[in-house]
Amino acid sequence: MICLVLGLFAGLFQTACSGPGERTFVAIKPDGVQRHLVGEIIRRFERKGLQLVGLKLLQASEELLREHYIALRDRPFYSRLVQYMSSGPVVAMVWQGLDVVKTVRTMIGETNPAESLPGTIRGDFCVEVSKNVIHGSDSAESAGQEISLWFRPEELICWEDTAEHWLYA
Ligand code: DAT
Ligand code: MG
Repeated sequence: MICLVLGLFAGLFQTACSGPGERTFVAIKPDGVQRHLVGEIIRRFERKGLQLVGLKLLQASEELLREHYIALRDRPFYSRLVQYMSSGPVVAMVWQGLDVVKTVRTMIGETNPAESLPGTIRGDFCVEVSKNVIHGSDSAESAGQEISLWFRPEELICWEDTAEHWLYA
């Protein structure tokens, strides 16, 4: 009974938990992890003022990755993409903030690193489209789908970000 009541309160708190803005899904790909870029990438999002609400290192299954990239299933590189993404651990994250989907995509750069400006993650750290270090959701809709594919609701932490007062009007 006590557990049920506590669970209900936790559930209420979870749904009431809504900081500013929206959420997006980000993954540091196996090449980013192998090249020790995890700290550098997280540092950029933190300094920007985005709020980290979910984070884990995992070896993603091919099944998960096939689903994650389902929209690209007819592209010739689909199998290679799934192989590469499952070739080592990835760091899966959820970030929150005002216009965070767009902001993160801007900070990541273009799909092709050669077209990514210096100062962006792909512009600074990679050269080939097939090893482009990082994934970020491309819309609020895909962010919602990807977050629920990669994270269980209880893995997303609702916490008061004291910097919020200095970031938002
Ligand atoms: P993005 O990751 O910028 O959202 P996307 O969704 O079009 O790009 O493609 C997903 C990933 O697939 C991309 O990060 C790298 C890979 N990819 C895209 N185009 C490719 C190509 N022409 N050759 C090889 N890999 C490609
Ligand atoms: Mg994409």
